[in-house]
Amino acid sequence: MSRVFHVTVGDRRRPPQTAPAPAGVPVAELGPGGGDERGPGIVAGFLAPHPPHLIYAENPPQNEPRSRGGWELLRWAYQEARRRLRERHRPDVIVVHAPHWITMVGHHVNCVPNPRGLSVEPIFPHLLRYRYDFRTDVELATAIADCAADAGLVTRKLTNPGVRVDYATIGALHLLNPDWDIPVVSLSANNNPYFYSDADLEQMERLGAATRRAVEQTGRRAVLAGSNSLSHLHWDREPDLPEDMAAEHPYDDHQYRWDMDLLTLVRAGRTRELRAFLPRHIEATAAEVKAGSLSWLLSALGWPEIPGDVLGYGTIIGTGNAVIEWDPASPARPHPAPPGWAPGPDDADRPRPMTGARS
Ligand code: 2X7
Ligand code: FE2
Repeated sequence: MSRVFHVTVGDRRRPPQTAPAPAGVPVAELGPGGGDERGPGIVAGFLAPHPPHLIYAENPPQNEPRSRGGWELLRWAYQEARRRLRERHRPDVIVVHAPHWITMVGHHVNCVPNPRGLSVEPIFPHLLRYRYDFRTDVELATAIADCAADAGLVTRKLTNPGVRVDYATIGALHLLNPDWDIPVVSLSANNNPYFYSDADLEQMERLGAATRRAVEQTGRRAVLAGSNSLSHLHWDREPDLPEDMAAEHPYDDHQYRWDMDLLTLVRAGRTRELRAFLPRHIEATAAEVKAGSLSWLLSALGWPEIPGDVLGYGTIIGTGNAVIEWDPASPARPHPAPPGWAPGPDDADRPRPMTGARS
């Protein structure tokens, strides 16, 4: 039986918090309860990967399959993300961009007020059969669609309540807020421009800028979630026990090192370089960021030259996954790269194996 929470969309009054001051937030920005008192706008962005294994490992009541756990380091990273979301960011709305809501024509925005149903992972139905029931912030959803159309993007408002919500949307949202007591806006990944590996992410950047305009117009306090894994080659065989962690490791050293280079740029706050690096990382690792969620997220934040806080990294059936927070008002401490370091492993040109790759 699923636990369902309903709240009024746009109600920004939050119960007073009594938690201690979050690490890294200047005291001047903290309210009496320890949350940050910035006004409306995009208050933070998270890279929030969605592999179904993570929900499966959590055993929430909404998901039918049961597990013995697994992938703890990533789940603990999400635990910290949840704490910051609740104690520091206190958003009115979470806006999520997800690669498994694939629309071939245009960028779609879910404008259904109360999506309800069963989300099933088509390749891992034994891991994810999840009953969802949440609230959409329809005013913001509509504004994002309108701003995107004004920016010249082909855009549609989804109003058909029967359309099943994909598992990448559900995965990121559950892991960031398993209580589902914060309204949501969900955006599709328009895959049409991204068939080739030298992905042109320009449309996703325009969608990010449009999202920011809509958040500002509607006066929301928003957290953004880009629901992407990093390197994306993976096994085509599963262990008998899916959560057997003895079987879990990077697909190969090549992918792992490309992911570490991406995270090095993130931790150093070299965001402009990261933007130029993404197509190379996609080409080298079939990275899921090809679907644009990370570019959308960072573009909405204005590609800030601030460090992202890498809360955790781990592999799931060989794919690379990182939970990362960007908080423009209270950036993470920078971790500069070693002198002379340049992104892109020295074996960048090594052909990569394609068996087991997933689109
Ligand atoms: O969607 C996914 C993914 N991105 C990575 C790993 C395993 C399953 O599903
Ligand atoms: Fe995925």
